Amino acid sequence: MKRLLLTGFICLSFLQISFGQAYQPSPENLAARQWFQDARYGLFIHWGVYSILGDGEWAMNIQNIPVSAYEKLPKFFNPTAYDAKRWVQIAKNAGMKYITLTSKHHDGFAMWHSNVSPYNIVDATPYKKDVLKQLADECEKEGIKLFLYHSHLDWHHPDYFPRGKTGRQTGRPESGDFEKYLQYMDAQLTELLSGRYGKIAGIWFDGWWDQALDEHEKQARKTHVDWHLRRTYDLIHRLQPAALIGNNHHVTPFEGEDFQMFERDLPGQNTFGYNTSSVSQLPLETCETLNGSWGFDLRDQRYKSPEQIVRYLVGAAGRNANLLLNVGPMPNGEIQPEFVERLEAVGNWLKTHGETIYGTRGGIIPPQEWGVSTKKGDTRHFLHVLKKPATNVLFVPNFMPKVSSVTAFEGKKPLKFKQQSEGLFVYLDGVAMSDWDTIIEVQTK
Ligand code: FHN
Repeated sequence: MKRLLLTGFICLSFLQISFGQAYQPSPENLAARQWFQDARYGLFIHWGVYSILGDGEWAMNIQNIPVSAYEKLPKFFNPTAYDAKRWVQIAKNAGMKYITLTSKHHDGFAMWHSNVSPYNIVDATPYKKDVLKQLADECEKEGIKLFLYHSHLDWHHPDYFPRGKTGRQTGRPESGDFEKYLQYMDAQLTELLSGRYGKIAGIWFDGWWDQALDEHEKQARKTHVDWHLRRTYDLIHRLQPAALIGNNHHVTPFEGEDFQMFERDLPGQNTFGYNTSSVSQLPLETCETLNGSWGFDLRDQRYKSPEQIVRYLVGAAGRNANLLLNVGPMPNGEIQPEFVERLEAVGNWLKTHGETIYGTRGGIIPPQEWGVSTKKGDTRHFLHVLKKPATNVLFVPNFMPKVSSVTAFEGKKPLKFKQQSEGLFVYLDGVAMSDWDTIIEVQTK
C-alpha cells in the first residue's frame, strides 16, 4: 500500500513538472470576469501610424512596404486633433463600458512611450506625446475600463523569426532569435502593466495565427516555435492579477486565458472562416467593425446602420457574449462623424433598452429562428424578437421554469401566454413590433 501511494505521489509530481501548474485565476480576476460579462459592450480602437496611409492597419503588408521605408511614416504622424476626453465621451455616449486600444499592431509601432525601443509615439513622431497615457488617465477619470490590444506578430522586429504567412516583403534578415523577440515583447508588456497606465483591464493578443500551419496542425494547436504563452500570461497576472487575458488565435483557449474571443462572427457561427474553435465556458467576446475596416480606410463607406449594430449586440448578448465594436480614428486623431452618429444612435437605444443587455447572461434557451433571449438573475427573462414570427404566437421551446407573467418590455402591456410541456406560447396581440428588436419580458417564480 505504502509503495502504491509513493508511486502515485511520484507520478503526480512528474505530471506537475511536465505540464506546469494548472492556472488558478485569482479572486480579483474572477471578479473582473463577472464585471466583464456585465459590461457587454466596448469600443475597439485601431489606431497607429498606418492611419496616415488611409489604407487600413495592414498597409505595410498589403503595399509590401519594407521596414526602412515604413520607418519614415512616424515622422508624419502628428495627431493634433487627438482628444482623449472626446474619445471617452464618444464611448460613454454609445453606452460602452470599456475601450480596447491597439498598443501595438502587426507593424510593431508602440503607441506609448516605450523605453525598450525608440520606435514609439513619443520618440519617433513630431507629436511627442504619449497617447496611451492620455487615454488611460481619461478612462480612469470617467470610469471606463481600458484593455490593450497587443500583437504577437511583428513585421518590424528583426528577431521575429521564423516568419508566418504575412509581412514577407519587409526586407528583414533571413534569420532571427525568437526568444530575444519574446523577451522584447514581455519587456514592453511589463512597461504597460507596471502602473504608469494605471489598472489595465486586460490584454487582447492577436497574430498568433500567422504561422505556416495546416488546418490539422492549427486545430491540434501545434506550433513550429515555442511561444512561451504561459510565461507571458503568468507575467501579466503577476503584474496585474485582475487583468483579463484573451488571445485571438482562432483556436480553443489555452491555459492561462481568461476570456475567449471571436472575430466578425457570433459564438457558434463561422461565416468569416476564422471561427472554427468550439465555444468554451470562459467569458466570451466578439469583435466587429463599424464599417468594413479595422484601421482608418479613406475609401471605406460600408457603414453599418444603428439597427444592424443593435441586432448584432443583442445577438451577442443572447449567446452570452460581449460586443467589441471597432472604429479606426483618422490620422489627425479624430473619430469621423459617420462613426460618432451611429454610435450615439445605439447609445440612445441602450438608454431605454439597456436593462435587457447589461448585467445579463445568455438566456436559458438557445438562439431560435425568431431571435435570442437574455436573463437577469434566475427569474427575469427577456425574449428578443429579431424576426417577426409568421403568426401572432411566439413559441419558446423547452421553457421550463414556472412563468408568473409575460409583458411587452415597451409599454409594459401584460400579454396572454400558455405554458405546456413542450414550451411557452406568448400571444403577441397588440404588441408594436420593432424592426430593431421587440422585447418580451417573462417573469418566472
Ligand atoms: O490582423 C488582425 C486585424 O488587423 C485586426 O486587428 C483584427 C481584429 O480582430 N484581428 C486580426 C485578424 O484576425
